[in-house]
Amino acid sequence: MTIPKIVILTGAGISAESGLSTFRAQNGLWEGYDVNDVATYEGYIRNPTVVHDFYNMLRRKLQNPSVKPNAAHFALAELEQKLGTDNVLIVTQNVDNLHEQAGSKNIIHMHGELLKVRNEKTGQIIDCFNDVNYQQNKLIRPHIVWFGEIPLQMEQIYDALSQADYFISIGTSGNVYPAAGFVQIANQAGAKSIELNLEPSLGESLFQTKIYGPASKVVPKFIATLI
Ligand code: BV8
Repeated sequence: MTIPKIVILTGAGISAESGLSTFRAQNGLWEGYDVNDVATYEGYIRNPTVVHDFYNMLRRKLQNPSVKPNAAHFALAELEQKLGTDNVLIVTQNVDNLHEQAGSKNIIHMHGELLKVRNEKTGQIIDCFNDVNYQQNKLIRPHIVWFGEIPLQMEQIYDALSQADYFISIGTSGNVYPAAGFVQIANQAGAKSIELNLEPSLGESLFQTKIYGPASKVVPKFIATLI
C-alpha cells in the first residue's frame, strides 16, 4: 500500500482554541486595529511604530505560557510522524509557531513568522523573541507577508499541491488569496479535498468532504482515519 501524499492548509481557526484570535471574527477589526493599518506595507510606511507595537503585542502574546498547541496541532504532528515527513506538508497562513511546538517538522509559513524579523536592506532573516525597537534600527521589519506582498515558497506549495492525494483545509475562512485558491489546484490534481472548520468557509462548495466543529475535536477524529 503506497503512503498517501498529504498537503494540509491551516489558518487562524486551528490556533483559536490555543487562545490566539482569528482575523475576521471581529469583522475585520483585528485586536482592535484596522487590518489596513497593520497588515499592509503602506500602513507600515505610514506609521512603522504603530505596526511594530502591534507585532510586539502579538509576539508577547504568543510567548505567554498559557498559549500552547491544542489537540489539532498535535494530531497533525502525529500524522507526519506516522506517515513520514516527506508525505505530510503543512502550509500554514499562521505566523505563530504552534505547529513547531506540537512537533511538526515539514512546515511552510506562507505568510511569514511572528518570531522572526527581516533586514529590509540585506534581506537577512533573524530570530526575534523580544520587542523590536524601531527607533534603534529602522531597517528591521516584521518577517510577515502583508496584503499586496508575495507569499513565501509559492513554487514549493504549487509543486506539493500538484502531487497531493489529500488536501485538508483547517481553520481558514477562505477570504485570502492565493491560499483560498489551493483547493481548486488540488481538485484538478485529483486529490481528495476535505474542509475541517468551525463553519462553512467561502470555498465550502469546492470541497468533496466537509466536517464542521471545533478543530480540537474534528481534526484528531479525521486524522485518525488516515493513520
Ligand atoms: C498576493 C499577515 C500576489 C498578517 C496576512 C481581490 C480579490 C482577490 C484577491 C485580492 C483582491 N485584492 C487583493 C487581493 C490579494 C490579497 C487578498 O487575498 N485579499 C483578500 C482580503 C481579498 N492577497 C494578498 O495580498 C496576498 N498576496 O496575492 O500576492 C501573488 C499571488 C499569487 C502568487 C504570487 C503573488 C498576501 C496575503 C497575505 C496577507 N497577510 N497575514 C499576520 O498574519 O500577522 S493574511 C491573514 O489572513 C492571516 O495570515 C490569516 O491567516 C489569513 C487568512 O485568514 P484566516 O486564517 O482564514 O482567518 P479568519 O479569521 O479569516 O478565519 C478563521 C476561520 O477559522 C473561520 O472560518 C472560523 O470559522 C474558523 N474557526 C474559528 N474558530 C475555530 C475555527 N475553526 C476550527 N476550530 C475553531 N475553534
